[in-house]
Amino acid sequence: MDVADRLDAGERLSFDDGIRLFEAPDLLAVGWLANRERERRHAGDTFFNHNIRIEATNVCVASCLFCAFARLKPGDPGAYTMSLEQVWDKLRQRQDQSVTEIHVVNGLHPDLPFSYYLELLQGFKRIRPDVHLKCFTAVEIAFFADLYGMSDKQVLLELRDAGLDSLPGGGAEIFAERVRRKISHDKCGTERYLAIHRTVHRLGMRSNVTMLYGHIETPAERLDHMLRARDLQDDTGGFQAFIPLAFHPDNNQMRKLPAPTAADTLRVHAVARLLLDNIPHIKAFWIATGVDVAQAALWFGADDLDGTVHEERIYHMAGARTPEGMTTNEIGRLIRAAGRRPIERDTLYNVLSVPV
Ligand code: V47
Repeated sequence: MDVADRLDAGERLSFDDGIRLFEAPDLLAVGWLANRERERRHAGDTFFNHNIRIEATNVCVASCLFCAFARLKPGDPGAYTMSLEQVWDKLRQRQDQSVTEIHVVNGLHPDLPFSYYLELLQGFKRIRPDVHLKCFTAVEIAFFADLYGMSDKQVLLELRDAGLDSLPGGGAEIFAERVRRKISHDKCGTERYLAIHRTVHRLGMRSNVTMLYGHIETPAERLDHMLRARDLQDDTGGFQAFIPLAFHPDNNQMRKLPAPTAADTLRVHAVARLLLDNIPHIKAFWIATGVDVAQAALWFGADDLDGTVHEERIYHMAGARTPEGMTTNEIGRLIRAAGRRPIERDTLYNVLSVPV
């Protein structure tokens, strides 16, 4: 039975089906199937939110080969760590805007006290009690637990008490051991990443899961990654979105590799939509894919574009030529220009507005 027949029969796709989808010469046929799934779930609706990205420090003890953002030690050229006041100012500067989410991703800083992170969250909620705090990857949670001598769950509980609402999906990279050992050998491993998301879900919070693709991973390793996310989701149902992240090769130790092609990006989004039958949203992170390809991805399985972002650093230090942020009007316009219907959502996918 071929993949299309299995989908017609309502069957769940297997690893082998995924390989067929990656190998199929007819990209448009793969996209057509993914688009059909997307439209079954969301019709033409395309979600985005009004968020800001804050990276409070780029000091990081890990040395991931793909990263252009991190600096090993405080005082190294280009290293920075914001004071809490500087971080809070990023939100205060947008007091007149309807920002609904703050997405924080930091380096793994060896010297900051845990109170820095707790106060960071408390301060955001003081300034804006209704803002959703999507902060710290599972890799950061694991790092805090080891550094401050706590369990992963204790860290999460204390952060939640301080205002944490959900976890972003960063730090997943590629789950397969062969790749992880090469590209990010000195940070939290796959089992712990997944265990932390499991705990997050058990505590009643939501999270996302990402996949960094287009470097040294094989199609089989991409599928292994997707299926591990699918297995966890079968148990918990706590992932909201799967986010393929296109590798950017500038200013990092993998700079000899080419960036993934647009065709590959479209296929990855399509295969994710078809394999991940239990994850509601496939996000095309426009900062990573580029705006044009993100628009096309909306016909290849993706139904979400992340958000306005503002001041993104991780991709721009790795060579992204996308804008560093957009207004909600601009995102609405580009979704409409792609032939889809923009829907402004909050982090938990409650509909806030349908721009006219
Ligand atoms: O984990 C770092 C990736 C991630 C590069 O949860 C790179 O809603 C490509 O996870 N080329 C952080 N990718 C960003 C992230 C994210 C983004 C948007 C939405 C959400 C969400 C999460 O960025 C890292 C890593 O996988 N990354 N450097 C690079 N050179």
